[in-house]
Amino acid sequence: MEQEELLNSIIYPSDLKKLALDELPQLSNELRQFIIDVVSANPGHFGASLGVVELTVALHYVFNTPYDRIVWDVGHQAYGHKILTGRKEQFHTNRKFKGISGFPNRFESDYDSFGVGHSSTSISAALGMAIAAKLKGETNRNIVAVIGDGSMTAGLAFEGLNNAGIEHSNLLVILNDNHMSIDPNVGALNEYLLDITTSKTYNKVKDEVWNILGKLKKFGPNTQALIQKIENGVKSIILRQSNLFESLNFRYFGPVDGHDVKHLVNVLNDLKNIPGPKLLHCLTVKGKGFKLAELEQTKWHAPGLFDKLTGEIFKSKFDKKQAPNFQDVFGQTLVELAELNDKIIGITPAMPSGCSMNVMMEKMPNRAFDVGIAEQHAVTFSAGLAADGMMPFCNIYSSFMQRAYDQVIHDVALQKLNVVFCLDRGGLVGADGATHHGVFDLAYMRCIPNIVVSSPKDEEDLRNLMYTAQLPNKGAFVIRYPRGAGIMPEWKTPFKEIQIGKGRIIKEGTDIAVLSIGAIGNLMLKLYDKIEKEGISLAHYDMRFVKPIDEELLHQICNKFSSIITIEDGTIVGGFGSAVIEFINEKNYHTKVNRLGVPDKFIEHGTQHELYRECGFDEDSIYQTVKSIIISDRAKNIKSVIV
Ligand SMILES: Cc1ncc(C[n+]2csc(CCOP(=O)(O)OP(=O)(O)O)c2C)c(N)n1
Repeated sequence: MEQEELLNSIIYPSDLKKLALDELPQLSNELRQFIIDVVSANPGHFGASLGVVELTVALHYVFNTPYDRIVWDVGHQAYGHKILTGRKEQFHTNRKFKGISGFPNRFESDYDSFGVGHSSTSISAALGMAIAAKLKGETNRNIVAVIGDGSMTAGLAFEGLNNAGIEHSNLLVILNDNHMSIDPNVGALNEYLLDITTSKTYNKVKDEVWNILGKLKKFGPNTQALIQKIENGVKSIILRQSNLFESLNFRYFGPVDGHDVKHLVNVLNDLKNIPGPKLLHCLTVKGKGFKLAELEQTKWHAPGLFDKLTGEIFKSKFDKKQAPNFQDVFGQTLVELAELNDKIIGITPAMPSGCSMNVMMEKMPNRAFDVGIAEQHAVTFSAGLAADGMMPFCNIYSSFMQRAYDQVIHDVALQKLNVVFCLDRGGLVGADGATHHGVFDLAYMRCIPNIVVSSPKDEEDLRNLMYTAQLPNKGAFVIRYPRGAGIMPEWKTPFKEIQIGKGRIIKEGTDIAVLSIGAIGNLMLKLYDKIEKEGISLAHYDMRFVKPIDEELLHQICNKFSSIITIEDGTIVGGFGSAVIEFINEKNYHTKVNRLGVPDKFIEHGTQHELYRECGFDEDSIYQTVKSIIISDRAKNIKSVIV
């Protein structure tokens, strides 16, 4: 059979339904190969989509999408779904600027029933859809949530299960259990899932259930009664007492082999006829079908460009840079500090290798915790540690911190607890797009009382802010830094305390001042000469703190300059530039402020540089802004002299 012969016949799921059941294994192989071919040349998430190829084929074969709803959790595993739902030809543009999104997106396709990127939303969203269907009388609409075992660790997933268990709506939750999050999955739930997968008694009962279910079709209208029988018989003996999902009123089915596509089709067809909330426990292997990805699942979660034949992963631009990534500096520095201060504890909600908490987890396993995909818990857990005298460093990606906002306010700031929040991936992150940009943090943090909000310009600054934050009684302390590398190849500088609320001048000048916050300010370094060559004397200040903002420095700046530019890689609404404007207004200065930053809209995916340009703060845009302000200021001055 020719390569992709079956896949090429499919544009939409209606084409897939024309295939015979026996052809589905071949189609699955072709789909898998297609994902490997494209993702090796245009990087994205990898292992997760390979793991659900058969499940994806079976779901679209059995269900009537988009009328029936498939709600993918996180959505990083939905590449097969995109390819089978009209986007095969665009798939090579995945995650590229103006290309298709790396996650399901309601604006992209009717088949993407719910927009995702952050985890653990699928059960709640699917329940909402199931209730909507019920209220509208659409009794034949099937709603399916597909959630990974990692995503199932979040509180939100359990809130959904808890609610669904009493709603009697037709909801099917498919638990895609590969025992992996990005890193190996953690927690008691993970152990429980392993237990029920391997328990002999459990599997015997399961087989009996399936034997009976296999006969369901024959019974037709008596299906309900038969199910009742199963429930009263088998289930009450063992399932209900020992199965977590059954005790939440879900009918539990499985575990099934998630790579046996024909069996999956049969199972899903059976489950379609069973009313009420159901959970199908599906066992899969992350990276299935690409040996190296199966062996090193964390590395192949999102490997970047690679050679699909040899498996060699090519180095990204970031790796080739001289300076280290901020997250590596964080990881190494935390261990250094923890060696000096035995109260320091590290906390990450499921991102140990992403944020480099794994360095401390390896060196000091008793003092560093991966708490699962549980940002809210991570923050309140940190608050508890701080309440009893420990010094937690809670590292959360900026956009995921949005989940834990109340915990920051209610559990930490209000109680003046000493918790350091290291916000990784602040700013525009690039190809992950709108769901992942860390652009709201400065704005949403700076309105909270009792909190320090800082952002290091470079590696040395990050180290010194971390050092400063763990000194006694500094309260809640945010240190926000971007994805990728800084500018200092020699970054292991000795620790120095930084005065809280103090910025610094980086370059003197007289015509115009640029005030920046964080590493985005490094864009200016390449512009100094170019701007000076235009005869413009430019000053540059790194403000370092958004809260408390350096008022003394701002007084000096406002007394000296009639125009200033603020630069931030966060939302200009309520962010750093807004803080400067508030100061100017309160102190009655007349300095004109031109704010560069992320405008009041969601920014899609692309390279960081493309997105900076779109937002108007790439190097060229900054240069043009400086020039045009100076030209118009000078024109005004000439006019006023003439008048
Ligand atoms: C709220 C939130 N926190 C963290 C992440 C980062 N993240 C993306 S995928 C993933 C692992 C998900 O594991 P699982 O649901 O088991 O899916 P798998 O990748 O194993 O298929 C994590 C932690 C996220 N997307 N959303």
